[in-house]
Amino acid sequence: MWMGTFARVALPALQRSGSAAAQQVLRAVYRRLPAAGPPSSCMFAVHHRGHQTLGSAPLPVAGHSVRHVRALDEERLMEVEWEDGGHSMYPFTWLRDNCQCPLCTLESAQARLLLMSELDVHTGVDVVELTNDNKVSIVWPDQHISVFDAEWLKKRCFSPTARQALQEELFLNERYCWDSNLRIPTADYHEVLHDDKAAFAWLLALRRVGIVYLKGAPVEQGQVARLAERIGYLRLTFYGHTWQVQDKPMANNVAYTSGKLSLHTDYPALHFAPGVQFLHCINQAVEGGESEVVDGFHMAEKLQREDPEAFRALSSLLVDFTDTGTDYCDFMLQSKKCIIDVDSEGRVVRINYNNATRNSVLDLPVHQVQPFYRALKAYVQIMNRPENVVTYTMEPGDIVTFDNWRLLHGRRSYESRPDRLRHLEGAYLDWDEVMSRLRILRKAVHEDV
Ligand code: OGA
Ligand code: NM2
Ligand code: ZN
Ligand code: ZN
Repeated sequence: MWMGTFARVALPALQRSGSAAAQQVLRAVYRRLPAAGPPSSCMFAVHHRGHQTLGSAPLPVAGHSVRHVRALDEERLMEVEWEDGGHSMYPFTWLRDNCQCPLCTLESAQARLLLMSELDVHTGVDVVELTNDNKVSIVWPDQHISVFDAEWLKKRCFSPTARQALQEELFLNERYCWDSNLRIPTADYHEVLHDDKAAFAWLLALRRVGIVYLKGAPVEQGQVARLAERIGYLRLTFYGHTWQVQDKPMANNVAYTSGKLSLHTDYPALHFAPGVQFLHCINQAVEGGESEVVDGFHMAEKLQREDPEAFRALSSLLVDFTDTGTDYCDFMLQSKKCIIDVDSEGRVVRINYNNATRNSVLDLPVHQVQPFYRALKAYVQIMNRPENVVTYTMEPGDIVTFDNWRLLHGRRSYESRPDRLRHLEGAYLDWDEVMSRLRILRKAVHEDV
């Protein structure tokens, strides 16, 4: 049971993928699964409460056929009875709105042509019937005809279970949460560039686990940009298309010194912080410079359990962030963010925290200042516990790819030597583009089997 998310969810997809990289991603996580019995921590637990696992939300299986269809005119609903005995209800208005005929849908764009001004939201139906080829045909009062495919309807069933399954298929919100025991999923750089199955395994693990390590990249600049192009395009910020993490004179960011970077997310000074981050090690320091990561969602959940008041403060109080300087061009950023963003159902969806860019301007009533600091300290203390932090040392040719909305990352201070300059090249992407590529790769990989 507890094997939950990763075993039932990502593993089937990864197992289908035969590539060495995919297998490596698999093993990286599998190795941690004990032979039997429950895990000692929630490492394999489903992070998002109430969400359905992908295991019960597979890609649609073909073969749903309709046994019977009828109109419930009073309720303005069409009822479909399926061959397996299940029933689905579809509101007339929704059916009319989503007519798939060439007058109502631009097929080449898969987009709606029908205008809201043309839609009667109280429409009835004249005839509802099942066609010989198992489609549902509707004749509307103005004699317009819509024909719906059984599979298309089944997928869009309005029952809570079906909705949840489809949402999971579309957004892959199920997370696999972890602590210091995590073995970071690892893949080969060239394989993810050239093999769709490896790329799919990479992005799926990036979504589910939040971090994937790529090895074997050429030890020269330009690789994070190549990797971004494998997905779509990178996210330009004031630090440039890609940026060089080095000890620089007159550094415009604390990252560009040899100092310690405590656990942070990048760029909370932007209201829409980059969703994904790539860091490519071109040169490592002789002494120091090790990397640290924690699962910020998992840590937020721990905070909520251990110190609900602190969780409430961090998920409700707006904190000011700021970043001023010159790089790609000059900038003077101001933002207001909750350190823990939750959605309308209270699920943690994003962490926004960089102590270096947290503004001295703090827009809180004076009596809330001390409670805020106490809450922040509690969160930071949890994330810094040794049992929660994963530490690794990047070597030239390594690229770490991670969820910047979820993970906090840090770096130990290092000895800066002019003859051995530590050098990482970084780039940002957004989740929309990554998820888009993930869906396309999933389709390609599934159609390939
Ligand atoms: C950064 C950062 C990590 C490192 O530049 O924001 O987190 O190892 N760098 O230098
Ligand atoms: N760099 C690495 O929030 C931040 O300032 C993160 C961004 C300079 C592009 C650092
Ligand atoms: Zn139509
Ligand atoms: Zn950073």
